[in-house]
Amino acid sequence: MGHFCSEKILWVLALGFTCVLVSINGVEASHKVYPDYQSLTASNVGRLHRTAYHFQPKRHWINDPNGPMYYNGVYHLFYQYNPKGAVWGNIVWAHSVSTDLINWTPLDPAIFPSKQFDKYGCWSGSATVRPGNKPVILYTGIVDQNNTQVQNYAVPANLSDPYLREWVKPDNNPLIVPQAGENKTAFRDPTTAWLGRDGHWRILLGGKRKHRGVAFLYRSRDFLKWTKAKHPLHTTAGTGNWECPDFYPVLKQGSYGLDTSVLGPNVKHVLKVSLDVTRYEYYTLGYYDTDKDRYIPDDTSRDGWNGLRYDYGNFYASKSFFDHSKNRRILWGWANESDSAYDDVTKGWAGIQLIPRVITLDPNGKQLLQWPIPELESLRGENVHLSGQVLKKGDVVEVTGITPAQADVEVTFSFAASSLDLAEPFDPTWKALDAQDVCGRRGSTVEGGGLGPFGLLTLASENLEEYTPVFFRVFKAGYQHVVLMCSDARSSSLMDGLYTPSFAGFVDVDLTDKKLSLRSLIDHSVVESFGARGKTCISSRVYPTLAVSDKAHLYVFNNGTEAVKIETLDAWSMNRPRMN
Ligand code: DQQ
Repeated sequence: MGHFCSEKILWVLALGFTCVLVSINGVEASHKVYPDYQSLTASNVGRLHRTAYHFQPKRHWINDPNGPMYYNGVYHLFYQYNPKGAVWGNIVWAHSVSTDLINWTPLDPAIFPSKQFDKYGCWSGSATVRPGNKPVILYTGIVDQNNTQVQNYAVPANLSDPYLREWVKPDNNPLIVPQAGENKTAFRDPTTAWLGRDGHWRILLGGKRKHRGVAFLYRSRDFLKWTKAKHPLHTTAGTGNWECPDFYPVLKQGSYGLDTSVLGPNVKHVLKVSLDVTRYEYYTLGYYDTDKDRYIPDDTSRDGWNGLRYDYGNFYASKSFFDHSKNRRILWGWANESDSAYDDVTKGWAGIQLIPRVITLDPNGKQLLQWPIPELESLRGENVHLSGQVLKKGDVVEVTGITPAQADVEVTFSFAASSLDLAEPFDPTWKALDAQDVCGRRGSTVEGGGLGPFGLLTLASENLEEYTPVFFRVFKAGYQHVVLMCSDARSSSLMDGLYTPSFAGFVDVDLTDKKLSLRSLIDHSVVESFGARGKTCISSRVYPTLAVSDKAHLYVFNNGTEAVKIETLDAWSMNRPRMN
């Protein structure tokens, strides 16, 4: 994971998964800092790997989605942005608006350093729409060169402006400052506030105590005077600094989303944290004990490094919001680049927001399901449909008639019951590995698999010098089956110096109907995939050199000894929305 780590930070790996973070100069910064590039304005914008339907500004660096908010018929996306260069730095809250989450109109930055309490940066935070339809933003201000963090608020200057273009930062900021003994540089990213039964607002801040990740809880009656609760909402040993916490209810049964303040017997809660040490996120499902103001993860949710992830690939600093116009909860995540900072400066841009996802609780109650917002389907153009085709071992079938570099593909595979019996045994020594390591050993071309590997070869060159396979392998473990889903970037490019992991996750899916489905959103340098209707999601950033634009191909393949059938496959060319 070296690619994601700050040069200022030394990583000491001990006892397998335990990472110890040591700061060399007393400043912990989670983003890699390149002082020479920070204010180097991009004169050219490299088009080759730019995405067409994923959110990107015209140029320069972006990171965390901030705020997101639906207000009076308009979606607001704020995000961390460097207006001056293609690497992290000079951070402001950029602002774009949309009525459909697909076409976006950029506005001037909503929040930028202008006061003593945010002079060195306006970092992440969230929006809350208070009763009376009053939006407020809470964000982290950086007050000095040591990265000391405080929490500020901003409100719209003019509520009758449909786009809420201008935001003011009242003089009674900052609202929350670190106290003596608190870690001033791990004290940030306020959540959307929720209202307790006692009429008090609550928010979380991410941070740490020693190496324990902490979700600090603050309460307020008036949204102005905030008091730290005696106990954090939740902490987890050995997980390091928590960034961008997100805490919200989900309905136990049913598919609509809930406002952040909803409590009661019909809901479970989700706590998501972004792990500064590894630069990935995990979430737990659990019980929010409102009497004690504590969160207790369910026994079925692992609370730590091996916890459930929204996405087993390149997906970080995510944030959800409640869209009351459609009664759904929507999740946004940021995908960093996987090339070098030098490449980013050369192409003049870095970072994309992934496609917003609707999140619901899996009927099994043990995990979330995620699915691209239905509005995305409005971009679908030409369609190719296949069905009933049987893929024997070694078959590679091209999907033609669409634009493979800019596509949406949905496929359902089926297989015989006897094939499940012939699935490759799950090697017991792999139990100590995570899915990514298993995929590293059992990639898309490794034989020995009875059922699988089968799936898609995305962003593939004609002679397969380059391809990003997204596929399943089914293993037998006693009487049960283990399903592995991989999005393997190792073969994605002939270019050197890229970060090309064999991203993977296990899929907790019932195979009694002998089917596995996959959807991949392919967009030039990103492949965003959803296994088994959103049980396991993986996003990869890739930079092919041959499989670009109209030279890219899409194939369906099977390298398992057992045949699989394409029950149905639909692929669409994707149109380009309005973004700039
Ligand atoms: N990015 C922000 C921080 C946050 C981090 C700074 C996560 O507020 O903790 O740009 O990517």
